[in-house]
Amino acid sequence: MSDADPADPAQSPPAYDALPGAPGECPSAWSVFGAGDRLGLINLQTPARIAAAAQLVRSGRMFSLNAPIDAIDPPMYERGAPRLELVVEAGGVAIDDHLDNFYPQGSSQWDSLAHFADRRGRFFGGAGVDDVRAGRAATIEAWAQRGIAGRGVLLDIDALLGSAGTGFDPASTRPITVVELEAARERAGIRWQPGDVMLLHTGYLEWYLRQGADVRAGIASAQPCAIGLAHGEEMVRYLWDAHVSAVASDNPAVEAWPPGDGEFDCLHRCLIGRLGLALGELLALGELARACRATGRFEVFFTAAPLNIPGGVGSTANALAFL
Ligand code: UVW
Repeated sequence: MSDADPADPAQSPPAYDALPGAPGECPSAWSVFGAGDRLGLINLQTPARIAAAAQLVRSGRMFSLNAPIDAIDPPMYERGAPRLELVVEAGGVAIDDHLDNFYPQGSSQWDSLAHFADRRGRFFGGAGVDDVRAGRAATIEAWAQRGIAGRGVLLDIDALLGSAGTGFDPASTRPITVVELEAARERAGIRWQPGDVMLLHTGYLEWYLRQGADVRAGIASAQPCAIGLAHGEEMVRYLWDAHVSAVASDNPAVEAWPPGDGEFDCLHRCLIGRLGLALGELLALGELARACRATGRFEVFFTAAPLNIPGGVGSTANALAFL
């Protein structure tokens, strides 16, 4: 990437401190990639970077990072459970699906840039709810039409915290600090490159899937408490200056949940609403993490194909990693 064009923000993204914004407010990336941009930091996934990421494939082992669409049972965040009906046609010659009550964000999923507004109630690019409803916002089809691909870097937070010997509870609002991200990055043996997809393995999803019905029901009945990225401007700055294009985690909200209300205390507001960062949640990263540990390689070729739902605000993850 030595021939990066300094005038092209996708090649040479600005530093966090160069972004516009009033003091004390999360800076805005609404204009970084031009007026009307609907991709946000997915713009950093340039053809050259995707081609380089594809070269990381060694064994050809492929990992589906997608939990079943009904894995979160009962659903979190007041979502509903999908109901599948098989529609038998032509006297039994063919069968179609009829999926009812389907919440594409109910299991492994992407939040589009129209999912969460900033603290002033504006969605990425300045859109209001009416703009989202009218198809004038950064809804999921923008990423669906383009695709998501690049170098995935697995940060094995589960192993890092486990090796500390102090233990941690994935179902507590346990903040993962910038220092811990850096420690996991060093263990992965990588430096951030623009366009990278950070794969955050906390162990939450596998913990959740081991729980009985009573624990799951308790999680669904309230705001889930979960390990995730620490709140605060230090984290926001770190993610921007790493120039990652996406953060995809195995926990419910990427950030520690529940969030607070201050300007930097809800990362969804800053990262989605202001900075245009793609967030993937509840991805099934356990098997990939074990393979990374076994091989000592934490870089993968990562792809995802969000559903092409015109005007939709999220999608099933449809994510793959190749080692
Ligand atoms: C919420 O919107 C609360 O969660 P998520 O981004 O995980 O879908």
